[in-house]
Amino acid sequence: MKLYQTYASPFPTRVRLLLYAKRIDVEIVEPPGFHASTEAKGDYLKVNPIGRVPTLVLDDGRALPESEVICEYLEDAYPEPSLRPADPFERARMRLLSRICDFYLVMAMVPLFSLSARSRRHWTPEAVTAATGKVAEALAYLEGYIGEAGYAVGGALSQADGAIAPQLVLASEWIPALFGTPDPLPALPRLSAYWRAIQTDPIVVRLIAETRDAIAAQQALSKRLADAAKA
Ligand SMILES: N[C@@H](CCC(=O)N[C@@H](CS)C(=O)NCC(=O)O)C(=O)O
Repeated sequence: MKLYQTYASPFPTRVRLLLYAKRIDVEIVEPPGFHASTEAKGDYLKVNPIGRVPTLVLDDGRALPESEVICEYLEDAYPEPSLRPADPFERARMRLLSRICDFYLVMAMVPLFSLSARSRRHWTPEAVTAATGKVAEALAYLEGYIGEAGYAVGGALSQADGAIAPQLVLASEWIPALFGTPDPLPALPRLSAYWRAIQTDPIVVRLIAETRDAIAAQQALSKRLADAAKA
């Protein structure tokens, strides 16, 4: 199988959590045209007409887009170990936490992703404050449902940890570092405790390191492209 993905995006990170936990071997492919690249997406649109990452391509050529759909496919095709809690309510809570990330947290970050791609004169305090306020609101939704036993749900790694961890790197590290805003986590005690605890899980440690490295590489590339454009 092949996974089309980038390490900077939080969505494929969710899928990699399952690949690592289930020890599934896939070829990782970074499609052109993503993240500060000047190339067009080209043939990738034939693999995934939605034009987003991730996409999982099976050995027979069938392709699946959308991180949640891919995770559910991997759970069904490779059931052991399961990254879904056995209890129906806890399983629903796992899906709820992932959904809060997809529907509220990422959406709240979109204006900041857009600002980060524009020159700093567009970074007005009003725009930054409005966007970071929305991020704080979405984090407070996670605060209400996050587990208290060291994992997002129950006492074991689940799909929800793969959804939340990269978002917390963005919310509590990338946004404060880039926009000079305060880290929103200290105001959220349960989420802060979760964030400390989950950074002791070896799979999540790996995912967080991959996310941090990719963000740093992307920032260096953006800077090189901006410097080249000025020269
Ligand atoms: N709902 C999709 C969202 C995927 C998504 O938005 N991926 C972003 C990367 S963060 C993307 O590919 N954006 C298009 C682009 O960067 O051109 C999923 O869960 O897979």
